[in-house]
Amino acid sequence: MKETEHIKGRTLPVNDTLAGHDISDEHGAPAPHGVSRRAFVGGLAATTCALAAGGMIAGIPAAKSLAENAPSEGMWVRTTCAPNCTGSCGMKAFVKDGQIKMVSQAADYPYEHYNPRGCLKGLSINTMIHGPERLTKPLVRNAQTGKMEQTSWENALDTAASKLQEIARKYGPDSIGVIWQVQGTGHIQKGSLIRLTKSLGWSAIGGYELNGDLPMFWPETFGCQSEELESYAWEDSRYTLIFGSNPMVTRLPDSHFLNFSREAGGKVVCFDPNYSATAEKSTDWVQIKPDTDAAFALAAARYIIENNLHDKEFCANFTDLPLLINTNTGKRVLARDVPGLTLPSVPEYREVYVALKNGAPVCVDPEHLGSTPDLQLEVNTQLTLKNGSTIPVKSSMVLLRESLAPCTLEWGESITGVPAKTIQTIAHNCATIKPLHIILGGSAIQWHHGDLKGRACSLLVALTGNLGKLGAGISTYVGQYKTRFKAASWLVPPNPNATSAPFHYAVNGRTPTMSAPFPKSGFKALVVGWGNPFEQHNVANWLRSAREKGDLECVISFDFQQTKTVEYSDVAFACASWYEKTELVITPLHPWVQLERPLVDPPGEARPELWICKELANRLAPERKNQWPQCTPEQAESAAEDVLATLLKNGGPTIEHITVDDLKKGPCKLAHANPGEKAIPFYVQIHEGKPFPTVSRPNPYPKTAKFVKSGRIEFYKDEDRFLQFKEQLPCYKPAFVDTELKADPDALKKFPFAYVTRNSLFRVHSTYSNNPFMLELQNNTPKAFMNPHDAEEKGLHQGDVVEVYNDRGRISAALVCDPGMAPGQVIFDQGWWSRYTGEESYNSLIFPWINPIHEIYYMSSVWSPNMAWNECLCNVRLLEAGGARKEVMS
Ligand SMILES: Nc1nc2c(c(=O)[nH]1)N[C@H]1C(S)=C(S)[C@@H](COP(=O)(O)OP(=O)(O)OC[C@H]3O[C@@H](n4cnc5c(=O)[nH]c(N)nc54)[C@H](O)[C@@H]3O)O[C@H]1N2
Ligand SMILES: Nc1nc2c(c(=O)[nH]1)N[C@H]1C(S)=C(S)[C@@H](COP(=O)(O)OP(=O)(O)OC[C@H]3O[C@@H](n4cnc5c(=O)[nH]c(N)nc54)[C@H](O)[C@@H]3O)O[C@H]1N2
Ligand code: SF4
Ligand SMILES: [Mo]
Repeated sequence: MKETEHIKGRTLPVNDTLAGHDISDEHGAPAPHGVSRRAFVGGLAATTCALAAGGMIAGIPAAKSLAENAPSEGMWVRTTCAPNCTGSCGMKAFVKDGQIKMVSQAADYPYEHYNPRGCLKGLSINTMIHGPERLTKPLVRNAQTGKMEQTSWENALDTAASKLQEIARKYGPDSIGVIWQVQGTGHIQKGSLIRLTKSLGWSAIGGYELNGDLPMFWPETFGCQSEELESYAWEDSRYTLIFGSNPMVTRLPDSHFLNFSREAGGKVVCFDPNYSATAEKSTDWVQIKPDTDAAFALAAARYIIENNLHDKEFCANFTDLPLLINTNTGKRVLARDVPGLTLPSVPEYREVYVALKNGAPVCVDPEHLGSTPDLQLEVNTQLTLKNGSTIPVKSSMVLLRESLAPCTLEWGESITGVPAKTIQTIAHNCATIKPLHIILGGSAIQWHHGDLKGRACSLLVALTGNLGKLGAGISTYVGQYKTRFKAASWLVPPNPNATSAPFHYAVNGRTPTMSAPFPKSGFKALVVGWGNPFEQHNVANWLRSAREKGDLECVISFDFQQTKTVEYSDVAFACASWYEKTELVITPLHPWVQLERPLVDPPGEARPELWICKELANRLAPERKNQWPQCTPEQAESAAEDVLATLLKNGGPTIEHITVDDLKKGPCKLAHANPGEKAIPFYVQIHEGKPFPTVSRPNPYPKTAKFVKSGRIEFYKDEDRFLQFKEQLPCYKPAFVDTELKADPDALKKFPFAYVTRNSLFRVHSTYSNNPFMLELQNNTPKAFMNPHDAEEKGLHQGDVVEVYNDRGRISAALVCDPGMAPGQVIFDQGWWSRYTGEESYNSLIFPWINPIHEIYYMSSVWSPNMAWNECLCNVRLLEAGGARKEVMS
């Protein structure tokens, strides 16, 4: 590929900060009062106006849009489509007479393979902007009728503020849980809600774990939140294994990069129990049994090691495999316990461990990888400690070899259903075709032991030395989670009062093993923006019943659609959509920093979130007024631009070369640490000996660096709980045993099917679920997919209306008998609004199980209990024979 010549973006020189070793964004360097002087000074004048005008705020028109300044013949304006689908596609809209007349793909990316991006959902956004469920005025619940009714901004804001104040007074501010979902879809408007939360001491509910997107194997193995390849590096891979990801659907605007890899002679192997769109476009489809990916990877890893195909130098220099373990205790040997060693000085979050070199123990310096070459990988001996005791020691490599001994190709076949010969061929290819890239998708990790799959797949890339090189690595593509610059200058107010809590404990109650904070009184109020938890999360039924029982005393929502969450709220703020405000958008999938632009005015009295949060802040913490731009609705856009300038200026080396004017013209490229035009994960670790992990923004480095104290890629984990659960090394644990079957040993008799919820082509979660074009493409009918033999055994037929149910909940759907589906599952495309599925959320069946390994540490959205959507048993029964035949068959 002649990729580089097309890129006009910049690559800055390598330095430590870019390499991921900058300390904390959390207490970054906010500009004075967090906003620029212009907004601040302008804001003071505005406050005076607003105060003088008294209750007039509700009548003030919204900010001037670009459309209003458009020439009479109209003009095209560039903006970004930014639901939580990771696409972040550049779009352009033709605006005239204050309206969007047409939407098209911007196709202006300097790297030509990124052009064009966009899908039918994004192109039909007008149906939602002007649809019947668009929020155009704030809503407040009428205490008499119990209904949500339109009201003035003044009343909505006053009501929300007084309710939240009352809850904070009764139960403490941390009893107010805030969901703002994930960060990539916005830093300015969404950043306002984050700033407000951190200012008032409300509990941030980590969106990444709430979504089930937190791939726990990353912090366990690499110490960081994740480090994935951007999609244009897919074309550089020559062997791509895809587990539980469906990029042809869920990475729609990037999926062609997989085709480019194939056209260049690469192979793409899709592991999916079900014949997916990606299986169709791959070189090979491997129909693996659900949730057995770890067993495949372990059998392949064993084959590579036993056949001496592993990259010993890479393992010795960059992984923990040469480090010695005291086999009496299962713990790593500490250099300070071994006589005759001179320890290097290291930060408190590191530990100096021991390996053998030429038969003698040596310190392994965690800060300089590879600084002691030729460490012995295979060690099985005894060691005398300073205290005079002699202990048996083995290297992690030997322990790994021993633990993999039973994982033969035949064992792999018996668990995964993949023929031994196929496992052997793929394992051999992994070791010989380079670069190897493994994609581990949402559905692979969204099982109770999803992290064990990730650890096993990481073994395959590390054993074969496939890290730190273009096109090589392991990637988990989930939502729009990643923070790719220092955003503290706006997101963190001066003197923050920040706390967070995972939602799991609201449903499970506290556990003896938890490390996360959880409010004393639980969540008594929820503030929700950019999310629809009353449909989308497996706390949906808990939320609905907590609301009905009054346990959850208050819900305040920010949305531009009238969702179920809005329906359950006390106050709903009518927000601007992504064509009606200035917002900064950055996805993990590509390097482009982009803007949402205010092409048109929000309809009616809808407003951008920056203005709404400022109004709430003024009411809830008037003493912090000077931390907010005191803008009127008309000034909200210029205030947002000032925040943008502040963010760019203080954003650190990945972004500080970009200006507001650059961004208004089109996409700008993030800078990265390695030479060449494409970012390469872990380049400085592999090429410059910098330690693992990379920084996981916005967290301070020491807080996550301690996850891999050795500074290396860790396959052997020696924290007590890993030992207790026999998960010190990657292993395979079957589905349901530690969850459904633990709760009810007979569960499989009542509920013999796995309820697997995958992402839909036609929606982004629950967004676009009310888009009439998308609904028409699905015949307005939710469908449950089953293997035809399973259906036959149940006496069910294609086109029947069926109920999918368990003890927790139920939905109705049209049955599709699909021979491409592996037996034992009911597949449902997630995101349907419950009015289509029989009132209960499709999530009502699912329970937020907690894996105690996820509780060893707590770092919101880095190491935290993760939702496991697919760890759910169900059954199916007939509701109406042939009831859906016409729609489904048409
Ligand atoms: N169109 C669209 N795109 C989206 C989204 C959307 O809602 N709509 N959502 C975005 C977000 S936030 C996310 S997190 C991602 C998620 O997107 P993906 O990572 O692609 O995940 P899923 O769609 O859940 O599942 C992909 C495949 O995993 C298979 N699968 C299920 N269980 C297993 C298993 O145990 N092993 C293996 N090997 N395969 C299994 C399913 O059959 C399915 O084909 O998509 C993003 N992109
Ligand atoms: N069973 C099951 N459940 C799942 C999944 C699964 O695979 N199976 N997937 C999970 C995953 S991966 C994810 S990421 C979550 C997603 O869960 P959610 O984030 O709750 O789902 P979305 O539909 O993306 O909700 C986004 C909401 O934000 C609103 N919104 C969009 N843009 C803006 C904006 O600019 N301002 C404001 N104020 N609002 C805006 C939209 O109108 C929409 O109502 O769902 C999870 N739920
Ligand atoms: S919905 Fe996603 S893939 Fe479609 S245009 Fe928008 S950002 Fe792109
Ligand atoms: Mo997600």
